[in-house]
Amino acid sequence: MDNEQFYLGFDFSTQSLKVVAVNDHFDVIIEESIKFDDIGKYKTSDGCHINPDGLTVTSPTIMWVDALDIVLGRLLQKGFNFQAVKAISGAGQQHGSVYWKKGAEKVLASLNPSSTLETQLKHCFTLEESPIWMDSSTKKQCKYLEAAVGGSQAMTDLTGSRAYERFTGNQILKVIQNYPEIYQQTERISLVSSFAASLLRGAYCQIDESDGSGMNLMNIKLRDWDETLAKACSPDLQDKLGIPVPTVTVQGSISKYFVERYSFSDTCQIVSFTGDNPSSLAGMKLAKGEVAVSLGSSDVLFLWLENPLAKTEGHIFVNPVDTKAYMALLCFKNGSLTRAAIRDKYAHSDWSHFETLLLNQPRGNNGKIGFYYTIAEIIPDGVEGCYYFDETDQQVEDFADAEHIRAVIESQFLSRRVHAEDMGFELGKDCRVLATGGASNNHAILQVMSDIFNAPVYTQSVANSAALGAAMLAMHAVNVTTDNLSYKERVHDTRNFELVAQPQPDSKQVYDVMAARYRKLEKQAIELHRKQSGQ
Ligand code: 5FX
Repeated sequence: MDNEQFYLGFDFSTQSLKVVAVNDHFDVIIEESIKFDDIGKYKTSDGCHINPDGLTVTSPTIMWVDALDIVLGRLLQKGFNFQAVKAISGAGQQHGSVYWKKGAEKVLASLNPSSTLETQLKHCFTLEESPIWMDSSTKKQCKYLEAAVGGSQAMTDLTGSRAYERFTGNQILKVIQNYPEIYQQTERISLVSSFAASLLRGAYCQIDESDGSGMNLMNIKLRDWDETLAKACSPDLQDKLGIPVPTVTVQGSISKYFVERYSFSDTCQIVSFTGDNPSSLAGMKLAKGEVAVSLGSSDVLFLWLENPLAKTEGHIFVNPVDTKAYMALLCFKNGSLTRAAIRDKYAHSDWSHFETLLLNQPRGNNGKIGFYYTIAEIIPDGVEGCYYFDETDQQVEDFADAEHIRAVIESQFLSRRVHAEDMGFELGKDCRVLATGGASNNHAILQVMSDIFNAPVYTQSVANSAALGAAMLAMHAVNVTTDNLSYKERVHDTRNFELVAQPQPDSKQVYDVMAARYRKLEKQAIELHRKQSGQ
């Protein structure tokens, strides 16, 4: 079709670069990707370099640049119609940082289309290796920045998260303290997301507010850099960061390099790139009142929040599709691996036996509550071990097999529920749960989730939600000024949510009481762990 229009969404993830093209109805037209390790010359393992200290984790910045030409070259070979691309956005692994050398923007603006990006940009970065989200080498900087604003809770209230080692402000401060001359030669600092947008724009793109929330530098209420934090890093840091802008912002037209090399239209617009998690929220088409629960080796909750209550064990970001709202990200380390470990121990390593035991045991487990932290948990921070309590809240040695099976599932979802509520998520009539990831095809587990949240549970099949969300955000950003539709209105008809579980009539009665007991007993479990580990 001659007048068809496409929107491209990139995902600069840790291990690969993916791109998807969608049409006006969000149908996927084409997909392409490159695994960074397959480029070979950068000698990465899963897209990164882990320093012998085990703490410092980086990726070569130029590898990401190279990958962009490679995937676009592959689309060209497939005969993709670049002319029809109206707008581009993208997602990037969160927290990673890029350090542009003085004069780099001039190079970006005058790239020669007959040579590669890699050849022309390889000397444009003061730090050749970008620190990424897997880095945990900035303990000292975290302490320093928290002290600058009055401690952990104060940092959380201000920026949405306590100081985390991977968060970009702490990473930048490490560069400032350890390599002052490198910082001095740097004219601009980008996140992976805004860096990738800058390549396509041929000029520095602003950091978007959602990904900017993952830096421990931004006041998430004012949606601007916090003066005290920025100055605590360096008096001129704000000059090097630019100004945070809403995620749904057109940053400008595509650079001539891509017009001439790949035949993009010169009217193609570059929309802010954002973090992979905010972009996934957009890709999952999550709306007010909803929570997405990704059931993987770790379980991750994406919450839509109107009135967030910042807690030191989760992250609050500005919402990418509605700047008046927020999103929270909660990561629970004990997810599928723990469920599988308990299945192996008490259900003969057999999921169908596990399901039978789960279904045969009454909802509420006759008051038995167990805590199963087979690996050190993130929420609550650092707790490890298994702890069991009877219906009178007394600690007991053990449960029967079937009690363990119901207890592990109930306690995992009670934990997801109480920690979501603690961050300001309201259970109520509009609440819906969207289950994704590996365990989202286990109906018995989804029924427990529905009962505990007292809300319907849906699934939907979305592959590459971050790249897809980016393509959809690109489409939204270039149309919103003319049609004034909200993101929700724009995507609503394309939501293919499938209802998979409804709460039983007495769920609220059973699980409200249990949630209150869970809150109390979780404190005891933490205390027991402290005593056992001599902390
Ligand atoms: C979120 O805070 C994270 O660190 C990860 O999910 C990265 O965004 C992965 F790319």
